[in-house]
Amino acid sequence: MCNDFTFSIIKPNAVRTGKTGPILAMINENGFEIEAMRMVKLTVQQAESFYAVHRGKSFFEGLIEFMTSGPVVVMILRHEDAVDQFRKLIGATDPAKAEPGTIRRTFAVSIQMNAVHGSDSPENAVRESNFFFSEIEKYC
Ligand code: IDP
Ligand code: MG
Repeated sequence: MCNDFTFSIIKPNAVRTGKTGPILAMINENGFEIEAMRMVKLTVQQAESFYAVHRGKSFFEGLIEFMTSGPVVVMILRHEDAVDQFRKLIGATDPAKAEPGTIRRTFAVSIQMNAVHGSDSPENAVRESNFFFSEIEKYC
């Protein structure tokens, strides 16, 4: 169930610097359909809960500060094998290690400010979508 869906965030650095349009264009050009989308500013509590798996890591506090520093765009994307295909399109966490042509290689400015989030499993895609979207906006 839900293998055709993933969840993504355009992160604050990319929104702030006007990269929302170009990133959405890349997403569409690579065959992903946007099923639901919203712009929100995360609270510290929301960001900590979203990234709870990273609590205690050296980069956690900086990540929370960054992710709450301005509006983000959250969305549900549809594609065959969506989670894996989208992780391929965004590239490695560290943009220096991301393949040319990936979203992170193109738009990230650092390992922290790496432009986009993509779920790492179908289960997490559901969990993460549930943070921001109600049942009526989901298609699986
Ligand atoms: P992912 O986003 O590729 O799944 P994760 O390891 O889940 O990568 O890390 C979540 C987010 O935390 C990253 O996208 C990035 O913004 C930030 N992050 C990860 N590792 C580091 C680091 O070593 N330094 C600073 N920020 C990091
Ligand atoms: Mg991750």
